[in-house]
Amino acid sequence: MLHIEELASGKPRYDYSRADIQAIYDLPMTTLVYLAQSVHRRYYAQDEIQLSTLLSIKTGGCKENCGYCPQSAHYETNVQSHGLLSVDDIIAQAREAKANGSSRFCMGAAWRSPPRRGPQFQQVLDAVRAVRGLGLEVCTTLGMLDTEQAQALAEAGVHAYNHNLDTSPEYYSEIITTRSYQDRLDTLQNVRDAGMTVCCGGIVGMGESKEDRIGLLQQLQSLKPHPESVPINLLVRVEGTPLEAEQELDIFELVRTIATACIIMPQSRVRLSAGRTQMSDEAQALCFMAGASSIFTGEKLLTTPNPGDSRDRELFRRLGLKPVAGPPPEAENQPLAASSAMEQSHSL
Ligand code: SAM
Ligand code: DTB
Ligand code: SF4
Repeated sequence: MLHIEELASGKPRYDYSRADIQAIYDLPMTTLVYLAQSVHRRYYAQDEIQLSTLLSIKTGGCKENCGYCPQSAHYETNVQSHGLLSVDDIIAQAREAKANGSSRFCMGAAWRSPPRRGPQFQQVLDAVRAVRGLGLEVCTTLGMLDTEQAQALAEAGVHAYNHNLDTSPEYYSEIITTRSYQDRLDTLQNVRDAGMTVCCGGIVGMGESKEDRIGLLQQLQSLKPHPESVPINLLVRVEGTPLEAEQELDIFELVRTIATACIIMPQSRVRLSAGRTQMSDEAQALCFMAGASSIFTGEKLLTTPNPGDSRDRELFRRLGLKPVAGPPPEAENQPLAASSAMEQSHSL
């Protein structure tokens, strides 16, 4: 039996059952959002949203067959493939992201895993050091990592590594068959062991059932410690991919997924990730009320459109939200010290 008071305490747990999670997920929306916001405020400021900018440093031609992904070589999409960008090009983009208020810069590469031979991985490490030197928190998402690769990235200054579980273990093989769920869990363990923080979430709207969304959340909360960052993506239906004609998901399912993630992983920063161009301003606002406290900024995610800085600035102005200030160079960025929702409302 779950008690609202216990959930609201924001004490992390790693043993929620699927039935527990479903009971939270199915709460009346008013209660669910209220609870998620109350828990969120124990660790995070009520009005701050972390801005993260993505850059695809190597695009397209990926060997994996992820059914949602425009960068897979298995599908014919309109993505313009390119090889690994030069360190100078990456630095130029990172500077621009910083100037536009981003505190986190995430470099993504369409690799099954980073190449073990040749100079490319060293080039990524050089880029990491350079971006870190600008005072940005560095995140990378380069596919599966072995222990040495994870260690090298950590030593170069990668703060967070993004590697998603994407969906429930049961639904996973409907979407990807070229690597297993366990492969993903192994990479997450290597990331953790190397001392990087974990950024791990999934995608909703891929034709999965509610039980699959709950199954994904159950897997995420079983990771100990919880992923510091949990991106929740709404499927961007890209022409040429197997999921191009997938039915639109009721947006309240996304809100419920975000709110539940915030409640069961209270210290994690939940990121409203892909899919914002398909959402109304009101739907995005509801996601922030449900505890989402980070977004990707700029005109583009990796290859698909994103609302862009001026639209986001206007939305933030209307909602009274502001970006989280960036970390000082070489400093770790930890969640704020715990403070209760009441203390924060008294500071108004
Ligand atoms: N290749 C690396 C990997 O898969 O780990 C890194 C890049 S990959 C594009 C990062 C994540 O983006 C995927 O795990 C998936 O969750 C998300 N993603 C990719 N295509 C998407 C789409 N069309 N809609 C929503 N999310 C998507
Ligand atoms: C994540 O979970 N979402 C981001 C980030 N991690 C790397 C990527 C979204 C990609 C959406 C499809 C595209 O733009 O290619
Ligand atoms: Fe490759 Fe990553 Fe796209 Fe899968 S999600 S096809 S691994 S780039």
